[in-house]
Amino acid sequence: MILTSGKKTLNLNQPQIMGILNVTPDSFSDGGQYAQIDNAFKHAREMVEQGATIIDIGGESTRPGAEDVLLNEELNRVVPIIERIKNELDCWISIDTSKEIVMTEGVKAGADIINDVRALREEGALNAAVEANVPVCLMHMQGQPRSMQSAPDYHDVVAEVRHFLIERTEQCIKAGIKAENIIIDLGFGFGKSLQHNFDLLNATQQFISLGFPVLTGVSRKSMFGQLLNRDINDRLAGSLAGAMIAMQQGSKIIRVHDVAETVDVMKVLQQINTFKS
Ligand code: PT1
Repeated sequence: MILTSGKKTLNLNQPQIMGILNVTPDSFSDGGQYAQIDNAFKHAREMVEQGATIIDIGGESTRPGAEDVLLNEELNRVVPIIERIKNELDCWISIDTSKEIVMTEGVKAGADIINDVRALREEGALNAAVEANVPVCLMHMQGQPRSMQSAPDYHDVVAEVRHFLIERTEQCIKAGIKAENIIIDLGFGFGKSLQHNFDLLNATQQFISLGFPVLTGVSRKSMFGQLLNRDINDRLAGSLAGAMIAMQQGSKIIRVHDVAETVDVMKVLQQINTFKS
C-alpha cells in the first residue's frame, strides 16, 4: 500500500512515524515570532533525523479542555513553519486543523496531508479537502475538545466508532475525496474513558479490515496517566507499549512525541514480522 501526495510517495507496507510539532504559543519560548519558528524548525529537524517521515503541525490544541483558537492566529502559527520545513527538510508535512482556510493555505504552503480531528465536519472543510486533493486523516471524536471528557458514553465503543468511520468515509468519497487518499483514526482520548480507549486499541485490527490505512495517536495521553498513575512527562513506556500494540495489528502511521524510541520499537517488530500490506 502506497500513499501519494503530489509527486511524493510514502510506503505503507511498513509503519511510518509521524512526529508531533505543536506550534501553540505555550509550546515554545516567547522570544518573538522568529525565535518561535526557529525553535519549532529545530525540533522538526531533530525528529526527521530520528526517523520521522511525517511532521504533523498543529496550531490549535485539541487536548481535553482546550479552547478554540481564532483563524488568523492559527494561520500565523502554522504557515511560516510549513514553508520552512518544506524548503529545508526531506519529509511529509501534515497540517492538523479543522478550519477550511487553514487547510487551503496549509496545502498551498507545502502541506502533504490534512489531519482533521473533526473529520471534515466543520463548515467548508470537506470542500477544501476535495479541492486540495491530498491525503486526509478522518478521526472519530465524541463531543468537542473543551468538554469531551466530561461524560463519554457508548453502548459498544468499537461498533460505534467503526460505524462512524464507515459512514464518514462514504460521505467523503461521495463528495469527491479519493478512496486511496483516506486515512482513518480511532481518536484516542477524544471523548473516551480509560476502558473505551483500551477496548479500541485492542480492536485496531477490526479497523484495518475497512481497507484504509489506520493512524494511531496515543503518545503521552491520559489513558496511560490514568492506568499507570504517571504525569505527562512520565508516560514514555506506556506510550511505546501502546504504539507496539497498534503496529502489531497493522496500524501504519504512528503519531508520537518520542520519535527515536518509537522507531526502535518499530524496528524490533520489523525484525520478527513482515508487515502486511
Ligand atoms: C490524534 C490526535 C491528533 N491527537 C490525530 N490527530 C491530538 N489524527 C491532536 C489525553 O487524553 O490522536 N490523532 N491531533 C492531541 N489530542 C489529545 C487528546 C491529547 C487527548 C491528549 C489527550 O491526554
